[in-house]
Amino acid sequence: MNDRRSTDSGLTRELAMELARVTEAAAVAAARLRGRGDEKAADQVAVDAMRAELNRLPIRGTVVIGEGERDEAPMLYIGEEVGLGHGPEVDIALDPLEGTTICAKNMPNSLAVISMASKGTLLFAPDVYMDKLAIGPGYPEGIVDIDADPADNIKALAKAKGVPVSEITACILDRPRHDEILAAVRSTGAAVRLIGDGDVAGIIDTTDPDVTGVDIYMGRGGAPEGVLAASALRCVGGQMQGRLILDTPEKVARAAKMGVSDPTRSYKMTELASGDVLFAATGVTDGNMLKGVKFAKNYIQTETIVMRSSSRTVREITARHQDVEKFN
Ligand code: VTB
Ligand code: MG
Ligand code: MG
Repeated sequence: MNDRRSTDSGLTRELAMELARVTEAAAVAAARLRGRGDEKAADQVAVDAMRAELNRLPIRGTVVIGEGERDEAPMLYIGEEVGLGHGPEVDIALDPLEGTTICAKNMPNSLAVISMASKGTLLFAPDVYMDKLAIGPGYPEGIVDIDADPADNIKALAKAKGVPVSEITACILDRPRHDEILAAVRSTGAAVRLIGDGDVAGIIDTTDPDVTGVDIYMGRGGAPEGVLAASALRCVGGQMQGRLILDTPEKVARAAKMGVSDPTRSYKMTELASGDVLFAATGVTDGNMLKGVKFAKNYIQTETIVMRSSSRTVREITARHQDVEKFN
């Protein structure tokens, strides 16, 4: 098929659809273990399922953000080659179960997530924390800034949105490390949505405040999750900034090995994910944007969001899998 927006990257819309199957498989596997209190088991089955599906894709893929270093993660480790070994050469960031604790507790917003990008275009983020700031599309570039006072960011956003500050909601991970940000945001009169885990979902939520009720995401979470979220925003639009927290010589050295020469710099969305990118996420537990996997008597239903940066298409795919055997 002739694709007006196809680029040299080979990240076609067909591949975007294939990615949906990858996150669907991981989500179904994890969802079977929802609410069992066993984070590790749920994570493991998601990893296994995602890997099996990835290895059926016509790509020459390398995991650049995965489950960790090879010695600690036997599968989907950083550097693992995936795919059938023919097709476009791509880098992959993944989190087969983003929000293992949420899944184990059967609480909202755990996801199976993946992004696929042209080779060399995703930040090689070590598994450290990242300070993050994100807003959805439709605002002038630079109205919020990771180096600005959180209260000023909230006020600037309210002004740009044309609403009183009291109508802004910030999503923040519920951690003692965020006490200061929390106080600053609340001092403006804005509302806060505290989440127990899952900031990939928290950041994606900013892209559609009318549906999710979240206008801005702020705070410190995982760096790998930051690159995944940036991949999604690259497709939908919006703004994001991140800064790696390299607060020990060991972390600085680890990041340097991955190519980070300035340990204090911040990255814009287009630096976290700079090239063509495909993104897919399937709900494991019910969330603001995606429903979790539903096990019905004769079918399994999944909800997936698939995005493609080159066309900026966002598809929401509800799939009814009637051949439930395929997940076994
Ligand atoms: C962060 C966040 C993730 O876990 O990594 C968090 O980015 C871990 O934070 O979305 P703590 O070390 O404070 O527990 C998640 O919430 C879930 O993986
Ligand atoms: Mg994981
Ligand atoms: Mg995670």
